[in-house]
Amino acid sequence: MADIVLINPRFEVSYWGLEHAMPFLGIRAVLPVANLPLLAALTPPGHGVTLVDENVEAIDFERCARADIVGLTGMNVQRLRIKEILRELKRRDVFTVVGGPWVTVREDDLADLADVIFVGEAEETWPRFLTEWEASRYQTRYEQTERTDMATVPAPRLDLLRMKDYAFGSVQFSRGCPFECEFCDIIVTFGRRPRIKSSAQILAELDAIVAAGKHSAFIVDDNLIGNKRAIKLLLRDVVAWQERRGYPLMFATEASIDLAEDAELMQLMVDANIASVFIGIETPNEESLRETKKLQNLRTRGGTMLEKVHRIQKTGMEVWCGIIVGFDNDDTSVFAAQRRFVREARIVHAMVNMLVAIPRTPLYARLAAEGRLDLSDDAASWGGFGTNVIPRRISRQALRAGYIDLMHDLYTPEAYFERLDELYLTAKLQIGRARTRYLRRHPLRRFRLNARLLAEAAAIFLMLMRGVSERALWDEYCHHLMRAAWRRPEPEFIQSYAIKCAMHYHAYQMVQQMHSQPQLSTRAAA
Ligand code: B12
Ligand code: SF4
Repeated sequence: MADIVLINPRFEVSYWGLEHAMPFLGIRAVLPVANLPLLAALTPPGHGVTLVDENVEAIDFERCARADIVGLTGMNVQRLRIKEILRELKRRDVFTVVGGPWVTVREDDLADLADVIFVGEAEETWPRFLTEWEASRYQTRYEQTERTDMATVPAPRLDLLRMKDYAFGSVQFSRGCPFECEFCDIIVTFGRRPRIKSSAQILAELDAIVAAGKHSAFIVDDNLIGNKRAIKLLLRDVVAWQERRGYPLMFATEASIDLAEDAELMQLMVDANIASVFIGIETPNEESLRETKKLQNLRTRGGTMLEKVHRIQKTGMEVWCGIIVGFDNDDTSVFAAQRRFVREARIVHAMVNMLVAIPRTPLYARLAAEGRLDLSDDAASWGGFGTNVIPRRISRQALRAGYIDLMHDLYTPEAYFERLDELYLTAKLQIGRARTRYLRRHPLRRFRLNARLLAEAAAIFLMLMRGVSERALWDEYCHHLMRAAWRRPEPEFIQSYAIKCAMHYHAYQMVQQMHSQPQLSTRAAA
């Protein structure tokens, strides 16, 4: 029987990481990775499993040295830290295994550092490896021949995580996406046929998230609406669960823009208490959308992309978006176009990336054939705030400068609060409508919830006032929060506005630091 330690290495500062906002929000990380508690649940009985998320606690290497097996997960932006940890463990003669999104697309990057690697999904290979390890006849590389049948996936072992350190719980409904965006490795790894868990599996996971004390959860699907018919059935069960349990969870998720073409689906999502949806907008440049095969964003059924974003907001969900600069069809005019789109769409949280070619994707193959990949292995080349792509119609320097300027312009307090107030004060976006309806029928619950939300808003506000040293920012947060509370004195809105102020602080600090990152400026000039 093995003593197993599974580690999620720490991330560099990122848009999603909210590192600069943590002190105001009273958490250590946004959400736990979904894979480690799942692997723990997949571990046959008898073995002992310890989970370590380096984003919330330091790795105890002495403890690891006593383990029989230490496993690591991680994505492209964690790869340098994965290597550091593996080297440290090797020095201590620890038996190591590694799986997850990065090794799945770049086996050769880690194969020499770990004893065993896992490519792709591991529902079958992880337990098989443990059986073979016990018999001392394990292989050095595992890859499932068949994709996982989601109906067989067990509930993750949340009991092994320090859930109080996270803002969100995480839950996965489905894997796979029917689209074929050229840059996307999700469809390479998980396929284009969405596979979905049963309602019973999902409701049990939701119960466990509530039992762990969470009020919100991130549905970590690649694209929640990949199979619209099936997801509608599932959402109906989630709506019934929310009604039964008194709307204990609010959700965020990721979906494609064709969501706006299906009114019934949008309404079901709102009824299930999905408050925000992250959408890959990528670019308003239609030539670039065509180039990257993001054809769903070009479809005119249901209006333009802008109209679609507005429709989703009108139904009752906030839209977050990913945008990309540096496509072959982008020239320097793309930055202004992106800026305009985000403003007109009233998207408060726009995550900007330079186009990155992830190994095994069609984009990677095309650029490799054209000799347009930078293969150096520094911090910037594989995501984070850099790119491995040598752009076509724009110099690397101009791309990098335009990217930073775009981030800067989107996150000046003026631009950010203009979008936020347009959405919440002028257009009066109301998230959580289903819960509000429910609470009208349950005044005691409403009172308790409102008291919690106001207490949280007050705590965040006080922390901001104490922690923000820049006088101008301090004034902005104070002014906007007071004005918002005056115009919409709803506890839920005030609490979420206070969180938005903290999130602005994070993005603002991150942009300031981008200016001063030497490795990025060097690469830009290369
Ligand atoms: C939800 C999600 C997020 C969430 C949550 C991230 C988090 N911290 O967990 C958010 C929105 C915050 C996010 C952010 C980012 N993400 Co993300 N994210 C996803 C998504 C859609 C699902 C991940 C998930 O939870 N899957 C469910 C679990 C159960 O599946 P899994 O992790 O693949 O694990 C299975 C196997 O891989 C294997 N396995 C995994 N680890 C291990 C370890 C061992 C030892 C073994 C044996 C097996 C094993 O077993 C599991 C069961 O089969 C994936 C796409 C995808 N489907 O992978 C992208 C993905 C992982 N994200 C990606 C990226 C790039 C990012 C960002 C860097 C984006 C950015 N530029 O800022 C940031 C990272 C910043 C941060 N601080 O988190 C890339 C990674 C690319 C790569 N190949 O390395 C992916 C693949 C999507 C993409 N192509 O853009 N992400
Ligand atoms: S819609 Fe998203 S998940 Fe689907 S192929 Fe495109 S980028 Fe990948």
